Amino acid sequence: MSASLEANFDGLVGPTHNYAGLATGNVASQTNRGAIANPRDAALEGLAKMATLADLGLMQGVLPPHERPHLPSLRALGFTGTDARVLERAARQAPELLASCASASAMWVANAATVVPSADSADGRVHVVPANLTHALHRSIEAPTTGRILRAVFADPTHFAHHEPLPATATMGDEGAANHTRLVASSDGLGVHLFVYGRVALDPGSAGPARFPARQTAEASAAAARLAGLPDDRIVFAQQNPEAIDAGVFHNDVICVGGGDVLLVHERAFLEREGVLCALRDRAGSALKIVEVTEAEVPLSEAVGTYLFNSQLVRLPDGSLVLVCPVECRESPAVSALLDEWVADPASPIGRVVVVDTRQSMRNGGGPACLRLRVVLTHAERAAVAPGTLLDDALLSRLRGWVTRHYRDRIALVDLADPQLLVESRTALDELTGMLGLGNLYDFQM
Ligand code: SUG
Repeated sequence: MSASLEANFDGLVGPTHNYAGLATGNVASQTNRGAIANPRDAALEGLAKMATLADLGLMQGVLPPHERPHLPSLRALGFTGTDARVLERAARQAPELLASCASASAMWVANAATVVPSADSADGRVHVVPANLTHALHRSIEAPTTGRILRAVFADPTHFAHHEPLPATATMGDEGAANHTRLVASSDGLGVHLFVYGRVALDPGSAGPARFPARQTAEASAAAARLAGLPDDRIVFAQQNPEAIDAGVFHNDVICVGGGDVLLVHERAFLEREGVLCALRDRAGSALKIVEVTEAEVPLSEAVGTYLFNSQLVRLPDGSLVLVCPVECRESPAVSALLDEWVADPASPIGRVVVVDTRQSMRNGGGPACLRLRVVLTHAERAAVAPGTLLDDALLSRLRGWVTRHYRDRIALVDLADPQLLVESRTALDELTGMLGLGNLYDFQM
């Protein structure tokens, strides 16, 4: 088997980044509803995070934002006339629909797809299942464009197998990689896949949250695993603790992060904690290191407030393990003390902590790990990735210039109806697809 490496592909924050409070069960999104957003700062924060990861010696890619406001969706909802008329009518008659069609939520590419590396799949290809994101309108409209982008970036069918999103029904609610963790703790390099769901859709008697929705279904997790051809003995399915969902853990990646032979997890993440951890140890092998954080150390509410578990856990080329955490973690005395403890403890697998500022995204409930899609690639697969999407100093500087030229400093909800914002957004994206060498991706380019 050829050596593989894990690349991070980050979603670029789109020009319409705003705070419309669209995401139920996402505490930050709800709290910041109506706040003024700063798209330019948001996109530059995202680029700075990508640069930090690239500077650590990791392979870093870029995924483009989606076209927003999405006029085809507004037209499908019955708004007619010129683009300006559509925006004006939607703003007047149904501002929440306009907001849904204008969200920059595609930036959180941890929800773009479930990706299974070739080492683990049935046919030796990387498998990609775009997430249908059925739980909310603003996210459900992402899937077609997401599929197109991923097919353009990972185009070679000898290496990459692209599936259709699961049927867009509540039974098949799928939120992608945010609920999927691959662990590798054995010398054969094969992965064990943890799929986490919030509810069993077809069993009305099963446990579920009381306050907030469970977005991912067991049925969807099983289908994604099946599509990738994963063998049963390499899969662990786990149900989220409904109390965690009700505390604001709308995806498992708000309470758990894993990578390689390390799993960092809160003790209240899963409904059946012991069973899940035993199954993981059993399947992944005794080399698996589970770092469990207790409620006494970090209460659920603080885990959600700081997004400690939405850090990126990355293995550097020198073999050391780094936790890339949001700056909010350093603002919590309890979390900050824990980070220092880990770094100081020679028995802890975490060697270093790197802090990143993703505040604009965090205000919508998207931390560092939400902004990236992990793709494990062999050398041959890496050579087949669209080269223009791989971050180097030249692309970084072009992207910074592009953001600075095209993005607004501020966006309030009322601005979403501004036809000029649509024009600016399309102009920016048209230039971007050229810059990344991806060809035409968007409806307005077709
Ligand atoms: O789906 N927020 C996103 C945040 C997604 C975070 N991703 C992961 N945890 N992987 C969501 O809740 C808010 C958009 C708004 O309110 O305008 C939003 O969709």
